[in-house]
Amino acid sequence: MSKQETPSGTQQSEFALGHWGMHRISRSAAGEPNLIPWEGDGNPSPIGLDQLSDEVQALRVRRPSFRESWLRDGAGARRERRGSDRFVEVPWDEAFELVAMELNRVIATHGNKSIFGGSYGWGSAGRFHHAQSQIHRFLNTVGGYVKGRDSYSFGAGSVIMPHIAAPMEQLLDQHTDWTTLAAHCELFVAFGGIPLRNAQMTAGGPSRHRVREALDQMRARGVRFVNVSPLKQDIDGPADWMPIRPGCDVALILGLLHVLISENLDNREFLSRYCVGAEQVKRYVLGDKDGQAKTPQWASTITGVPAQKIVELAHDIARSKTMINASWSIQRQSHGEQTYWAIVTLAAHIGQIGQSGGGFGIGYATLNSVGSSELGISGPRLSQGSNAVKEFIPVARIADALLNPGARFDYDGSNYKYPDIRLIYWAGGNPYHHHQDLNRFIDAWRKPETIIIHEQFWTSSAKAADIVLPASMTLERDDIGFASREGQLVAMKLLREPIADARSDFEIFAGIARSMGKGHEFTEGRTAEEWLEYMYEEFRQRNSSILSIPLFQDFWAAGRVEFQTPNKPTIMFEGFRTDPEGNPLKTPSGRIELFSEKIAGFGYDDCPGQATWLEPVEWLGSQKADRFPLHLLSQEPRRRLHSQLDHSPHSRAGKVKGREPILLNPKDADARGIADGQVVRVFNERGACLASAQITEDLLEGVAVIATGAWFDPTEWKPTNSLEKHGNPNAVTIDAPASKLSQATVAQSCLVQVEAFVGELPAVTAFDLPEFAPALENEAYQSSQV
Ligand SMILES: Nc1nc2c(c(=O)[nH]1)N[C@H]1C(S)=C(S)[C@@H](COP(=O)(O)OP(=O)(O)OC[C@H]3O[C@@H](n4cnc5c(=O)[nH]c(N)nc54)[C@H](O)[C@@H]3O)O[C@H]1N2
Ligand SMILES: Nc1nc2c(c(=O)[nH]1)N[C@H]1C(S)=C(S)[C@@H](COP(=O)(O)OP(=O)(O)OC[C@H]3O[C@@H](n4cnc5c(=O)[nH]c(N)nc54)[C@H](O)[C@@H]3O)O[C@H]1N2
Ligand SMILES: [Mo]
Repeated sequence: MSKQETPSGTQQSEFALGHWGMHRISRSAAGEPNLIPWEGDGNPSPIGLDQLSDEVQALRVRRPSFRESWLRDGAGARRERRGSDRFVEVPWDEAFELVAMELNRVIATHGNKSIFGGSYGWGSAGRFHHAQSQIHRFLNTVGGYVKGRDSYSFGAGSVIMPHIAAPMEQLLDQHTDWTTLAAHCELFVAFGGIPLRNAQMTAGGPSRHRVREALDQMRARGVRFVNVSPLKQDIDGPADWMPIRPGCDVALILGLLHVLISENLDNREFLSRYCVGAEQVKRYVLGDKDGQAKTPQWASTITGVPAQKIVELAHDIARSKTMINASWSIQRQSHGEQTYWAIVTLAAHIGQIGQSGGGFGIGYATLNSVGSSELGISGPRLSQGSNAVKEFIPVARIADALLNPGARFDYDGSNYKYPDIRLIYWAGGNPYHHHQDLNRFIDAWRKPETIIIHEQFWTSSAKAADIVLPASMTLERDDIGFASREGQLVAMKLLREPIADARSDFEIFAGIARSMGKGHEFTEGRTAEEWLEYMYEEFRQRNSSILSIPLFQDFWAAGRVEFQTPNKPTIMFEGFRTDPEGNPLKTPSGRIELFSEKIAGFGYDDCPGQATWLEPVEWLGSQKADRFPLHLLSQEPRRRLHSQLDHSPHSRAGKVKGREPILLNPKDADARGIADGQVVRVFNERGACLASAQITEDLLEGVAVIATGAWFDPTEWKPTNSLEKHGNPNAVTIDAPASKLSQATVAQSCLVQVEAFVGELPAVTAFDLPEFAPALENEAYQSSQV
């Protein structure tokens, strides 16, 4: 079942794999390595090709580095200097001892439940040197840690979906494949678009970038696309654009449902056989519950979409084989659970769920792997052991947890207490990129006594840590590349030795574990090379009944193994549709729950028992829009992966005057006297950042867009009145929960004002190294000073 790729010659025998795709490694006559696109990929991403450039390498963390005050005066010293303090470089043997002593101290004084090791983030591709697996395995070995639950990507979706249909991960793996869609779909309605920009990525590494070709095929077969989004560019190529105010998708969907229900266009047979709750939906939509019929006119007032357009779209949806897709961004919002519930409710009323060509999607084009025809299997993995600490936080509530130890919070029907975090340990993520309201986060970040980070680069999170341990890059270690539905295994071979004193996360954790007397427990006596073989063999045996996979040595020699594409199409919910009693869903009723007794029973005012329009905390219809009249969206960046490689030439080429562009509608720019390319100040009561105006007709009036990932660069590391200089939208986003159900991030619910920046422009310092102090004369560690 597998084909091995024979290398065509020594010149091209090596592959590099990143979350953005496969590269070939070529060498100059002098033997210098260079990354080039892999010829097997018809639409390769330029991201990552320049990761060996001087610009990228100049910002490497080269040696273990300790914040001067921490090293001089002990844990907890002068925490307000985090971000601006100097660093002292320390040799590895000392660093291992210092970290081990500090972990031992915190564990002995406060217990493992005072260590936050959630450590959210994407890290790098590669199944063994997977930073998250390594840190979790390490912290479990030393007695456990407080976890972070769910994700920033689809936190609201992952809590609501199992109640109403199935877990997110299962759904994502079951998306009807693009080939089947091309053959059967007629109308593809995309809430939040299907941007090729985002489909560059698969966590773990794409093989061939397939989405552009998939959309071309669908268009060639006559599929019509509707882009429901404030931004026209959210679908590349021909599509009908239906601009909508951000945060209002539920209202639009209720308007569509009103047409379907009142004109008898709803599929009652499907609703009664496969769903529960259609009656409650009907009563709410017709206004029997609250006296307000959710008519297209009502929806139009909220969404800004003309009522006639809503009626037409409802007719088109009902009369065609229609795929209704939702981006992840539309649930990364206040009451984000409701948007996904509404999407499912709409698709259920059309009754095409489980058929080829129709139904719903929740993430086509968020990643390259969604809608792939390749095999869905779980790959080689590093065992993380078990966690003796039961405390957790919903991942996006980290600042709340740090600021309010012991406070209670609701989550998915239960009530919990925030732990008292004394030490933060991070590897493979960049919280000063990913968290909202970073000024508030600066305050929260001052609470713990010690913050340890493994990083490859001097990111803002590294600069704000107490202990920074230098991690190697994927090109500096051997690993196995794999992602489900990408159809391949890749030998990711070391290209060069790690720079300076950098080491892999595995070696770093092994060194600390050794100093804590737990070396063998962590490594099980295996070297990194032995772990690769061990993990590979476990994977090979686990899948031997469905796949013939070569022995490790043959795989390693070949460099790449491609799995055969299954010849059976993937159709989401096909089994359930064929036999709902034989293949019930794992919801309480076994059916799709348009009304959930269970959720209704939680009694949450911000998450009732069925898809409901609830005003977002911030939106263009709120009172606050008087003062902050623009809705700021922060989309995923075209030229990098989150904050990763923002310092690369490719990412920097997308900046204007060294700052991240902000998209503005010409009317909004004119009203503020802002010219294209001009630096503007984006602000609200939480903070301010600078960005460069990029004026476009492609954006709905009243909306502004900044891509995420410009390295956070405050003029001063303090919680108030600090101007962010580089264009990081999290200087202004709100750190509030989607609801009591999920406690997820609401990064997209954000109002701002924008004005031309006057005065002298502060220089961008995001890509400067921190200051280093000379080695301390007496490096006595003052662990008692807390
Ligand atoms: N405003 C706003 N904010 C958002 C979002 C939004 O839409 N709007 N989106 C959110 C989403 S969906 C996500 S997923 C998050 C992403 O947030 P993150 O995943 O935290 O972002 P990355 O930039 O990928 O950070 C990964 C870090 O790991 C480091 N790294 C890479 N490889 C290794 C390794 O092998 N070892 C170690 N130790 N480190 C390594 C990289 O240098 C980088 O600093 O951001 C969230 N933040
Ligand atoms: N190049 C690149 N690709 C990536 C990533 C990256 O960093 N770089 N990150 C990856 C990750 S971790 C994730 S989670 C996914 C994220 O995938 P998504 O969350 O789907 O991506 P976004 O770019 O945040 O949002 C897509 C579009 O939704 C629109 N939108 C925002 N709010 C609303 C709304 O209220 N209503 C409607 N109708 N539309 C709205 C915006 O115009 C935005 O451009 O992307 C992945 N792909
Ligand atoms: Mo994400």
